[in-house]
Amino acid sequence: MASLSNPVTLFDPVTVGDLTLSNRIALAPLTRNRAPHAVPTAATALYYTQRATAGLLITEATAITHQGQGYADVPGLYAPEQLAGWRKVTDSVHEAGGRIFVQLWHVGRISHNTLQPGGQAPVAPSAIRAKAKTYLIDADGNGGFTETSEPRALEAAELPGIVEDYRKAVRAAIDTAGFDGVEIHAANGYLLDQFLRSDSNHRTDEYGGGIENRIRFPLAVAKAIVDEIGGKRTGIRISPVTPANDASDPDPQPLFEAFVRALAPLGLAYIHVVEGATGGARDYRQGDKPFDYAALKDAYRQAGGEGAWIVNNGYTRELAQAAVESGYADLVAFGKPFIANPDLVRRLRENAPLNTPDTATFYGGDDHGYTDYPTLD
Ligand code: 8OZ
Repeated sequence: MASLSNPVTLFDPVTVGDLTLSNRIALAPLTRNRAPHAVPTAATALYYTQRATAGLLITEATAITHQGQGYADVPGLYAPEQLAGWRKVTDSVHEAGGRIFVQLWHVGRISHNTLQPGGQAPVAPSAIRAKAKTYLIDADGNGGFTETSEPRALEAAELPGIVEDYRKAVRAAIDTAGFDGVEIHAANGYLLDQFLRSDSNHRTDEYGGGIENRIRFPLAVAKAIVDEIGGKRTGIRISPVTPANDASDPDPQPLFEAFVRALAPLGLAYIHVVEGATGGARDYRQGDKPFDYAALKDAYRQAGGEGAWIVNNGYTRELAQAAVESGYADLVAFGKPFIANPDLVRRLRENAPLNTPDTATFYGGDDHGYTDYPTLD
């Protein structure tokens, strides 16, 4: 037990759902665009296994359906060869003593016709094009960023089908791909976040308008997943103020407090919060007030939510240790530092220097910048 003389550290075990994790450091979900034809490879397995000393690995965002795809060479969770590829990843991670959740992705409007089934328009709560780019790879294998396509608005009658897509994906994620759990991607301006925020959701039916309506579809997805595999194997990621992918809402505080209050009864394993602009400024704000993350957590706890509280974005060793020691956070997820330091847990424990991530090899490419960062030994 923690006491004043023995404060909780990043290196102490923590319970998440039914799992006892060996430390409080998580690998944040990181898109790497190295899954040709949406299938994870042997390199994917090596990459995650190299990082298996994290208490929890959260995979890169993984499309639940072809319609949920928005980028070249990102993995999926809907075709047999994708599930088989992931099975090799999870077997290898488990053999190394790690625990791994898959991040469930539907990009909504952050896509391009050429990536969609039949070359159709991407789908969204409303037919509003995002001022955002996606990543495509041309026939010669050259990658580049391109404007997202104009989406079409989903009919209300189509939404149960998307809920079923999530259900099917999580069943397969657990039974076939061998994941320990799933993380619902409700962050960074993708489909579920598009429903949450007023600037991307102009619907006039029960899925748009006031906060209760805008949280309805993301909540329906979460409920279906919990019904399918249980709350203890389900986490969710939110990013209340991020401007990523043109995500925008003038009043995020009551919106996200209402959302976590509504999630509280589901018994989720964790809530994962991106604080600030994803990959950028921690003090980024939308609306006229700074976002109060402690109030967000209080809202969840007051509503009976008992899941672990995972924080992310720009955490240094000192910030992370302080967040855990104060009791504010149960785990801290690291992104860029984990790209460049497969043995990040050891380096943080020993306060060893960190390798610098090479931004040129973040998205796409070969094993360079993926599986070839050096460890301390
Ligand atoms: C960077 C590049 C492409 C996708 C996210 C899944 O922001 C992503 C992503 C990040 O959540």
